[in-house]
Amino acid sequence: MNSNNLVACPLDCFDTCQAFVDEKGNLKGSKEHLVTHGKLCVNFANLAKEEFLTKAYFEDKEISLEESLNILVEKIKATKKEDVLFYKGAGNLGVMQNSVKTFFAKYGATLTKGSLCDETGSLGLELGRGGINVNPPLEKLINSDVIIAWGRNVAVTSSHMYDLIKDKTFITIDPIRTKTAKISDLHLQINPKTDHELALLLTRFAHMENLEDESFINEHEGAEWFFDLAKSRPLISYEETIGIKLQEITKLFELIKDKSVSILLGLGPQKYYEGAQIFRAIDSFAAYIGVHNKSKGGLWYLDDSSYGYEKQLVAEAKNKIALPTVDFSKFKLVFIQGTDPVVTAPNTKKVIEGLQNSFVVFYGTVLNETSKYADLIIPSSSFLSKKDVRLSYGHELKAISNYIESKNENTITEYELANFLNEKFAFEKLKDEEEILNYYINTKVEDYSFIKKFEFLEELEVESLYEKQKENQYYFLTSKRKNSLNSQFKIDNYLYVNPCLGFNNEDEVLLKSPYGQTKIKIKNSEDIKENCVVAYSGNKYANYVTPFLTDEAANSAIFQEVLVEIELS
Ligand SMILES: Nc1nc2c(c(=O)[nH]1)N[C@H]1C(S)=C(S)[C@@H](COP(=O)(O)OP(=O)(O)OC[C@H]3O[C@@H](n4cnc5c(=O)[nH]c(N)nc54)[C@H](O)[C@@H]3O)O[C@H]1N2
Ligand SMILES: Nc1nc2c(c(=O)[nH]1)N[C@H]1C(S)=C(S)[C@@H](COP(=O)(O)OP(=O)(O)OC[C@H]3O[C@@H](n4cnc5c(=O)[nH]c(N)nc54)[C@H](O)[C@@H]3O)O[C@H]1N2
Ligand code: SF4
Ligand SMILES: [Mo]
Repeated sequence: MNSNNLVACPLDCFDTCQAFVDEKGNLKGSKEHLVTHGKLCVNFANLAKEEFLTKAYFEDKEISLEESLNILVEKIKATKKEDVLFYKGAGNLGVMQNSVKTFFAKYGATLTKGSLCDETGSLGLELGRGGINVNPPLEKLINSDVIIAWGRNVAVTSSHMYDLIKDKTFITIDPIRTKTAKISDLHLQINPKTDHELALLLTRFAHMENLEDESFINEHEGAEWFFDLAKSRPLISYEETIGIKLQEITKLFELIKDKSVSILLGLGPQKYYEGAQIFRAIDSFAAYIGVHNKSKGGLWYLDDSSYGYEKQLVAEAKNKIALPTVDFSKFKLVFIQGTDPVVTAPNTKKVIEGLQNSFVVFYGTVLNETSKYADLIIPSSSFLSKKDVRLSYGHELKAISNYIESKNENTITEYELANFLNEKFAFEKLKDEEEILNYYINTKVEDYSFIKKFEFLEELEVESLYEKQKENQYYFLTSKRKNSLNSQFKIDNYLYVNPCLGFNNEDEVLLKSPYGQTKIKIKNSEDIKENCVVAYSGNKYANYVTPFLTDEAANSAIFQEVLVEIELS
């Protein structure tokens, strides 16, 4: 394989696969990339055959790329910098995606902070670890004995990482009987937003089983306080709140005793107001039983993939607002890159109303629900015709993309657009593209995963959803599925419920929460816990009912901090 035919999968996914073009011109998964292991997934296949946007539009009329860029420049010049918002999503995770942001930061526009994704969980890990969230190397995962999939649907959302470990003992902690739960030796079907309680209960059991890691505990601060928290409640009281029997906890300890343990932590347990505290409780349990800093095992989440690199595309904005609660109507000019907030941001009704009250520029590779509200549409070049590097939040390997298809003349890459704007506004040009890419390709970052400084959680203040829950209310869960990548590809617009709720498939219901309501069709599934309902990521109705709020500390979305009611409509 030569390096000129490489293509990185640009999608927002743990695996960060490396593809290449073979002699016949077909896209194949790299065999040398440990995680990709010669295979690509259905989402990549759908991306490769996507009909990419190749036309620019102004007020729904087709125009040339050049005209669209001139309109953009005029519009920016005519708008005060405080009235301009730059809003970027996760449609493509290549490092070059950050180019355009640097221009808007220099211009003085408002940028965003926080995310719709992992931020509150990351903060929870960082708070206990001296500010660092870096995954251990893959070999420690591969060499461990037992995998705990904690609120992460590993078999679906990191299907290649799963392939590396599928023969191991699996324990899943998830309210839903996911694909990962089905292949597990033990499934703890936890009630939503009770993971911190489970972490405390497990810590109690670990103490009873003499499983604490004395040396880690003695070297770091706060374990006694943490244990005090754990024993502040009668054991039996956990059964009802968490929804798990003590016998199942005993089974978990039978499975992990004298074994090296890997915890694969996912988004599920952190989509709440106190997500950071919940994660810190889980990480403290992991520390208590000695998961950290061993030769095998460890804890993996979505890590800070650029940790250890010097940022090559720096955007220093004076003004930043929380991404999940952006009010588009507050800005005269909104520039949207690589995202579909009408579907993926909380509170769809508010998002749409905001977009209708602003001049919206949509810069993407395909039209989507959000581009329907755009005044100006600028086509971004497809991933096959731009160079890039992808760093991974799931593991330590990176993937490289070269220019393997000639660029459609009516599209523009992120790097080109940034430099075009820099020139028009007499700002300094960006560093040379090759130099940026070579830096990322050639820099070998050392392993920062060893946890030097650890502080156990000493206080916990989490408001439970179960205390507020009325009889006719359900937990609203929203997670990922195999055939779509957030808003992209094959979308599923159903509300999944347990058959015990008494609805028929295809019934149209009114789904209501304090934040909004929507009509939605039902699909029954035994896999859904009786007290939960599920609408998958990309479902265009899901975010009509999600909170237009952030968590307590990290400007992170809290999609599941909500209880819903269902009425036949
Ligand atoms: N095929 C596919 N792969 C993807 C994506 C995709 O859309 N499709 N998206 C990518 C992105 S952007 C991300 S961030 C990652 C996320 O990957 P994951 O972390 O796996 O994310 P989710 O599917 O959102 O949530 C994981 C699980 O948490 C469970 N869960 C919900 N609430 C709770 C709770 O309170 N406690 C516990 N213990 N579990 C709970 C859900 O039922 C779900 O099975 O996946 C990436 N990979
Ligand atoms: N209800 C609910 N909502 C969720 C979630 C959930 O689980 N449930 N998950 C949340 C999570 S974890 C995440 S990460 C977000 C993700 O949500 P988004 O950030 O919105 O990501 P995508 O849906 O992948 O964005 C897709 C768009 O990106 C554009 N795009 C793709 N490639 C490129 C490119 O190379 N350049 C440019 N300029 N544009 C490109 C395409 O036009 C495409 O329509 O959604 C969040 N929203
Ligand atoms: S598994 Fe993830 S990284 Fe790999 S090809 Fe599929 S979407 Fe891309
Ligand atoms: Mo995400």
